[in-house]
Amino acid sequence: MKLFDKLKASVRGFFDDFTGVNDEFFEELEERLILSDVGAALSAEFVNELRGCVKQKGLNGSEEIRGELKRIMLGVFAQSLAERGNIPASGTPLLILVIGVNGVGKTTTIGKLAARYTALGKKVLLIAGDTFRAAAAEQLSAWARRVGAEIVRGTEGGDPGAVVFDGLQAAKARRSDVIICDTAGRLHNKTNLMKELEKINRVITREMPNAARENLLVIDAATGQNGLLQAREFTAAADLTGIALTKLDGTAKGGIVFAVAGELGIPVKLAGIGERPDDLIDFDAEEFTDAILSGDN
Ligand SMILES: Nc1nc2c(ncn2[C@@H]2O[C@H](COP(=O)(O)OP(=O)(O)OP(=O)(O)O)[C@@H](O)[C@H]2O)c(=O)[nH]1
Ligand SMILES: [Mg+2]
Repeated sequence: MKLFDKLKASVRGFFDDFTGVNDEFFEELEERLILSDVGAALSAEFVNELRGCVKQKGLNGSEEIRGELKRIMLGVFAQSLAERGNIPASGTPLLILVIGVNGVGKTTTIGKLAARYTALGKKVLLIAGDTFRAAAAEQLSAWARRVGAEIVRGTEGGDPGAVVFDGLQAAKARRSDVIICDTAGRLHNKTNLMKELEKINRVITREMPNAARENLLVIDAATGQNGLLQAREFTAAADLTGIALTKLDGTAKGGIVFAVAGELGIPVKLAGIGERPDDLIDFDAEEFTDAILSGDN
């Protein structure tokens, strides 16, 4: 099974029914892209550019046109990837702050990342910065036990900033290589949540000014255009350096990746493809775009 086999992008199969280049072809393509969650504006942009290229280069075969579309779609990733690369394998120390709305897969992604770094022989410390939800610290503790990471947790309903502070002192004392900080996806209201995240971000910057930083936004691939709104909001709270796109093994359409990478220039770095510790892969834009456009479905 290929990695993105379960993507339910409706562009799939489209090129198999190719009968020729005409207005209907482009209109249908635009519609399919929108149905794949690419977003109306970006879908129109892609198709307009494709129209121009097809005309200019005199393309008329379905494979040529699909290749051209792939090139155009991949363009949204180019700048962000060149600028910021993949998630670092190490740092001095490496500090990963994980944020995102509730239920998107933050804690699970942290567990998978911890598994990845412990397998590399790194000393990993998890900080349970989600003090809002009752079972949150317990869920993170279970991951810590499972993958052989350490954990610092506070009391339920306590101040997340204080837990993060304690966690960072522990990380310094224990000389942790990788520190991964979990956060709540929901508080009493959104303003509180963003303020809390800003505070956590400030505590980290103050206490560990020399750490290699990764501020990772987790987005559920099935959220559709809402994922773009979330990314905009969280960008204001913390300078995002990357996105982890989760649940790509489900019934996700996944097109939101293009909108987020294209509009906000935030690189997609990781893809969640299941619930097990090794179900986290480095995001490969080319493979992903191929999966969106492939006809074998
Ligand atoms: N199939 C699949 N399920 C996932 C993936 N990532 C997370 N999940 C599941 O999604 C659900 C929510 O995951 P959590 O990690 O608890 O999400 P969260 O963002 O920490 O949620 P809150 O703490 O409530 O904000 C769990 O049942 C996970 O097992 C993935 O890549 N694929
Ligand atoms: Mg969680």
